[in-house]
Amino acid sequence: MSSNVEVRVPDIGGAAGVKVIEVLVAVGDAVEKEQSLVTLESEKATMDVPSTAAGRVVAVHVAAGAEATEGTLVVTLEVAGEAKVAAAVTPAAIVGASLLATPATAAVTPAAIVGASLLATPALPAINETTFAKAHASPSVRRFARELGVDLGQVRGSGQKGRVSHDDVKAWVKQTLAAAGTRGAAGGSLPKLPEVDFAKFGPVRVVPLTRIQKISGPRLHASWVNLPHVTQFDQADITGMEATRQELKDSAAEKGVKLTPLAFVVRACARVIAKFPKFASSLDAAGENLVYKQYLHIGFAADTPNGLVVPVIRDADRKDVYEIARELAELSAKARAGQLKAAEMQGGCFTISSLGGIGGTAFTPIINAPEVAILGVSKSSQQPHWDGKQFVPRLMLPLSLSYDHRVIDGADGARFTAALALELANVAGLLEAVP
Ligand code: CAO
Repeated sequence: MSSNVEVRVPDIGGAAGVKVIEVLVAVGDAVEKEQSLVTLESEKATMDVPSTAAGRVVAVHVAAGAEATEGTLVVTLEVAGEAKVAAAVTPAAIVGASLLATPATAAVTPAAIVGASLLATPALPAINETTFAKAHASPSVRRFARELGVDLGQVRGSGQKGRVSHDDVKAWVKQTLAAAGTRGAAGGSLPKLPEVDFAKFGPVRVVPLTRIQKISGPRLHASWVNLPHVTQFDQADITGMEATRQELKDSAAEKGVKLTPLAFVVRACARVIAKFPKFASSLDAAGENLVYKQYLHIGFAADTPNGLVVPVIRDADRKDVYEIARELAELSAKARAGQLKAAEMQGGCFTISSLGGIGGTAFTPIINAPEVAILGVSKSSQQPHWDGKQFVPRLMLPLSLSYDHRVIDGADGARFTAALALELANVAGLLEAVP
């Protein structure tokens, strides 16, 4: 037994002048429930009309260029058995496809897919979330691009105002894969790890990854496989800095500020990056230009019960060590409580990952791409230092700087850590008021 179901344009918040810009199905097509049937475009947004049931298309009632309003009949479906029609989709759900999708939206959900796509189609360049968010495309095209791992920002749209269609995405993939094949580069996929049935060897417990882990894992992986990392190790003499911090700690605490070593490290990084601005630059999407930012936002890795997050201190170069310490405390408290807003984790130019409060002598941090460098800080310890006559104890802070070797040369990496060590030893400089 089968019956027919009519799919109509749902409530689109009273939007007028809505045009059908793409019909995504044809008579005879089998469609899933929620599958996009047509794409509409209003003055402000592009939105898909999803199918309210699974079935076969028996009639398409609209064509590209037609006008539609709430209730316009779009498609008739033949469904097997008694028709079970889902409630109409709310406008909120469909209007998530605003032309001006905020980077915040883009930053959260799709990141997990980025890594998967990279693995599936290694010949395609990584997705640039900013340009992807700005691309003029409907939700179904966006979804399609995500599935294929296509960076929408790089696809030239053939539609009105440069709108990208499904066909544009397909053409771009064909062209890019063909070009990669010709170059012979990046043609092979990463070797797969063997799948192991752990339960064959004993009892197991399966725990799903947290949302943060699902987002950060593929990002870290994408950085690891795309950026040629080099890690430069060094040590900074922070004997003076630590003595001063101990002297100032109590008076700072009276003002509600916990003056941690990390605050001094952030300050020192801001000072050294002013001399080495390349360490806060980024390669553009084409990998042909360096983008020097006229601002310095510094991120720091924060360990939270749900996973690793990187809150960002904005304009770190315009803040003194007390302001930095206050923000570090506020942002890490928010991070641990899971209350960081997306905007508070965006816009970083350089990242610091401090394991100093925990331990270790050195590590190799993964660059928070598209940044080009990250500083790892380990636990300081007293080390014997030969002063020409005798060994004297000095408090040494281990530094591990990973950098993108496409942008930074080894000599510059070593110059940076040497300069950073000097900044950390220059207590007066670290405490200088900021203009
Ligand atoms: N050497 C020795 N001691 C250090 C130190 C260092 N480099 N850095 C901090 N400490 C000490 C502090 O002085 C403090 O001791 P007191 O309370 O006696 O003063 C103690 O360690 C704890 O410091 P803290 O946690 O209050 O502050 P922090 O600035 O060290 O760290 C934060 C803040 C958010 C960075 C930290 O909580 C955190 O999450 N660290 C982990 C980051 C991480 O996971 N990185 C890995 C990313 S890559 O996978």
